[in-house]
Amino acid sequence: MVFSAFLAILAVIAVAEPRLYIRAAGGSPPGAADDPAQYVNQLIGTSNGGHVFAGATLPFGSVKVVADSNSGDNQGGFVSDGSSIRGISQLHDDGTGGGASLGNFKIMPMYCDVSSNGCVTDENSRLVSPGPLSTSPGYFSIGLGNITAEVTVTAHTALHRITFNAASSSPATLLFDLTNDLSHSFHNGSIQIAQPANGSANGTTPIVGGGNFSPSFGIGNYNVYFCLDAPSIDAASLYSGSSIVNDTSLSLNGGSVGALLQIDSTALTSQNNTFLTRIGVSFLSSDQACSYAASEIPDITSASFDTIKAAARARWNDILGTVQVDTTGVTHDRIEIFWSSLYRSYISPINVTGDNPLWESTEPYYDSFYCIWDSFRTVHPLFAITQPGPQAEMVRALIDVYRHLGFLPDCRMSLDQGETQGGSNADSLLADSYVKGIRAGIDWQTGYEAMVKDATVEPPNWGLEGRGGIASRKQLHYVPQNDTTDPMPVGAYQGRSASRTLEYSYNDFSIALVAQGLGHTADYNTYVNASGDWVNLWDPTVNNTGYSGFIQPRLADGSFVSVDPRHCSPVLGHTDCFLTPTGGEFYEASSWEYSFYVPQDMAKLVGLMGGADTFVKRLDAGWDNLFIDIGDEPAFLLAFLYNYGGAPSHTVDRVLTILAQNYSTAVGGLPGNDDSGAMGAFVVWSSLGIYPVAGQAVYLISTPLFPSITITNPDTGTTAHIKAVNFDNASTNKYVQHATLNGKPYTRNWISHDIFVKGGTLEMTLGPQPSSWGTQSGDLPPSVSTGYKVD
Ligand SMILES: *[C@@H]1O[C@H](CO)[C@@H](O)[C@H](O)[C@H]1NC(C)=O
Ligand SMILES: *[C@@H]1O[C@H](CO)[C@@H](O)[C@H](O)[C@H]1NC(C)=O
Ligand SMILES: *[C@@H]1O[C@H](CO)[C@@H](O)[C@H](O)[C@H]1NC(C)=O
Ligand SMILES: *[C@@H]1O[C@H](CO)[C@@H](O)[C@H](O)[C@H]1NC(C)=O
Ligand SMILES: *[C@@H]1O[C@H](CO)[C@@H](O)[C@H](O)[C@H]1NC(C)=O
Ligand SMILES: *[C@@H]1O[C@H](CO)[C@@H](O)[C@H](O)[C@H]1NC(C)=O
Ligand SMILES: *[C@@H]1O[C@H](CO)[C@@H](O)[C@H](O)[C@H]1NC(C)=O
Ligand SMILES: *[C@@H]1O[C@H](CO)[C@@H](O)[C@H](O)[C@H]1NC(C)=O
Ligand SMILES: *[C@@H]1O[C@H](CO)[C@@H](O)[C@H](O)[C@H]1NC(C)=O
Ligand SMILES: *[C@@H]1O[C@H](CO)[C@@H](O)[C@H](O)[C@H]1NC(C)=O
Ligand SMILES: *[C@@H]1O[C@H](CO)[C@@H](O)[C@H](O)[C@H]1NC(C)=O
Ligand SMILES: CC(=O)N[C@H]1CO[C@H](CO)[C@@H](O)[C@@H]1O
Repeated sequence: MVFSAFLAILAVIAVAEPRLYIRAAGGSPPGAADDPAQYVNQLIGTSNGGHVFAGATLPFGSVKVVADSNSGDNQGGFVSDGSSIRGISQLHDDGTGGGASLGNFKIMPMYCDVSSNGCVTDENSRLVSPGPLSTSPGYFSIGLGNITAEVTVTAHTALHRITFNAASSSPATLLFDLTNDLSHSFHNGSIQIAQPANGSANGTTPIVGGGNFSPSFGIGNYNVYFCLDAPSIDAASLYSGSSIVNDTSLSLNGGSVGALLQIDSTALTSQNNTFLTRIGVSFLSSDQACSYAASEIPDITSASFDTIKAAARARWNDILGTVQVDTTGVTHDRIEIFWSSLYRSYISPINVTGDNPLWESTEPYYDSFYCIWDSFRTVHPLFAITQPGPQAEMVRALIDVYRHLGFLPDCRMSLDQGETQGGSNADSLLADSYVKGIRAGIDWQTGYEAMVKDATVEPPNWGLEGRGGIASRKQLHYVPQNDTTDPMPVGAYQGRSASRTLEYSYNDFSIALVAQGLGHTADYNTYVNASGDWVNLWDPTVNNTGYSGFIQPRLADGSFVSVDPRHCSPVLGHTDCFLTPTGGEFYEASSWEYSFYVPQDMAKLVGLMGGADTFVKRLDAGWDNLFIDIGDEPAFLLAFLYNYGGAPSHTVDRVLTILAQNYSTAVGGLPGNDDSGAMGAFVVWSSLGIYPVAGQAVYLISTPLFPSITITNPDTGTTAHIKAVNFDNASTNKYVQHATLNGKPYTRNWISHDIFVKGGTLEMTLGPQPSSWGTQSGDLPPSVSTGYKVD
């Protein structure tokens, strides 16, 4: 989740070129869906704060089209709350907190007479109630009164098909709105009715232009350009405010400007009342937008629409199909939740390679890392096993951001810098790929340099990149509250000292793992050592709800500051801990919750908490009392942490409880912001029966929700199988009794990444009672203090 109580102080594209995905040859489990797109429900998470993008996009596609609701919850565009529709816009982000993102270049079909100035252009006056919806991967359709608006997409281009159903005395008209993005951030821009040329199709009226807008959770601004083509136009006019203007081009600094296209009634009749318009989008120029449009969608016809729609679905099926599940005996809801969650994992970030105006580079460029604080935990580890090729491109893009802007980002959107939330978690994102052997084209020396810079060089504004409190931490081995050595620039916030200390410690462990791999032994020791800093905030004297010892903020003089360990949880001050001046020392979660966040050395933490039994009881108490909040990312890992206490059966119970209580197929079926697929990916992992300790080649075992799962590495063609014997839909037989890995008995409650590189089979035999499987000290996942080793 990201949330900013102030409105942001002050661009995105994806290319998805065809790519061959090797499918499991002969290894597909029975019942696997050939067309998993059929199970995707794009409306899950479109109310109740999920902020899910429900519209048409390709995987990692730049153009993301959906109808924009006139709702306070419209971060992702469409909201299932009955709000009226402002128009259908071409760009969006998925599932974010922060402000409403993008929503540029809306179109609105209507019946009105342009020549008599009879069209209502004002955004608030032209609102229409939402009619019937229809969605499928790469496709979105909505009724708008007597009009049906459909859209399908390629990477940078939208193709809209609009059916004017009514016999109306007023002509059919299309409004194009240049200036009203979702947050009304337009600054300046231009629009021009051009002659049919410049890459536009035969006989169309192209309209080109662009605007300058503000990002939704960051600083700066961005330019984005469009190229609209529409055959069957009688006349095109520009409007300004509520008046038609007698110009074919306008440049403006603010105001409300767009175009009105009067549709040729004869053509409309001859085409069964359908009208097509194509809109290319680019962050570089309108010429580039026209060029994307002409090359990606050469024909602006109804037949072309059907072809593009089918191609988009096929592409989704390709990317979804790297995971295959046997659905025998699994409820339809679970199947739908699984594929919908996997689908959402691939919406962001966006591939804007070749469309980046910020710098010239031969490296890939991706945007909408919104935010890495969310996505490093579940999304990028998922890519590491299902989409290592794209993941390698994303890592290269992040390293290129470092090359050109000086630091790895923590959050980016709309080609702008977003705000940092906790630590410098790009370090852990990179390490996750490194320890999983992702190398393709990645300059790891420079990647490592970027990580070390995060740890050693404080940027002028660590509210936007890097880390704060570096000098103090070097001296004190924690980030103190009210760090006087480290004043924040105006508009940024000093707090979060406790949660940042925990995250920086873990980020340092990530640096250590990469140092080790690259043979930098001295650095390895330095950073493993620094990864132990969290313990300096452990205050053993604090008691709460029967448990003692909590992470607490600390001043530079060494004294602890007392914070109720429940503060920032759903039961106490839940909304007090966002990026605000009074956000406090824990970010978006309580001390109760953060006190479990030591993925590098859980063994030491279990000891501090009084041993495995107390640890397990305490983790249960945290969940049962709602001191841990499944509505926000820091909680994800905690559902699986029981494995470190030798209690994998508690992990099974907790994960199943969370899925049953907090996830459903309903429009409100997510417990919080989807955050660029972070929640979706959490559900995917929970369903696979393994969960990544992000940044390590370690997966904690829970219980699979399918009898058989096959994951094909698209690069190597190797397959990893997860099999459940005695599977009964995780209703009674849910606990692992014994397991084998590649046919040999396996008692550890975790596996390494090896199975995804070499291929292999993890087979779990399930039963109705917790067993001794995975409970012995030798079965526990690795920790620094017990000699960290992954093999
Ligand atoms: C990203 O976009 C570039 C440029 O279009 C393309 O070459 C590359 O294959 C794309 N990457 C993926 C994963 O689709
Ligand atoms: C549908 O069209 C008819 C005929 O033009 C009109 O009377 C009616 O109000 C329209 N309904 C809506 C919901 O726009
Ligand atoms: C289209 O191309 C012509 C000549 O090539 C150029 O003069 C004109 O500015 C272009 N129009 C747009 C809208 O790019
Ligand atoms: C908006 O104005 C700025 C500053 O003059 C300019 O650099 C930018 O290109 C303009 N953007 C558009 C889309 O016209
Ligand atoms: C519109 O502009 C054209 C060319 O500049 C001019 O001939 C015409 O009279 C104008 N029409 C109106 C209504 O202002
Ligand atoms: C119009 O609809 C009819 C009947 O569904 C169909 O046969 C015909 O091909 C359609 N024409 C166009 C131009 O789509
Ligand atoms: C599967 O589990 C769900 C939820 O626990 C339950 O409602 C359903 O009846 C089960 N189906 C089968 C076939 O066991
Ligand atoms: C931190 O600084 C703020 C602002 O000066 C002050 O109100 C607060 O009491 C200080 N907190 C501690 C624990 O010293
Ligand atoms: C880190 O190294 C310092 C000495 O350089 C030592 O005092 C400290 O105990 C070490 N910390 C850990 C966690 O190993
Ligand atoms: C916290 O509880 C422990 C026993 O669990 C007790 O020894 C200690 O005095 C308590 N501390 C406070 C501050 O109440
Ligand atoms: C998860 O479900 C539990 C049980 O219904 C509920 O108390 C809790 O508020 C839910 N959490 C979120 C974040 O929705
Ligand atoms: C009028 C016009 O632009 N005609 C063009 C239509 O497209 C064909 C093929 O691209 C061209 O050859 C025509 O010149």
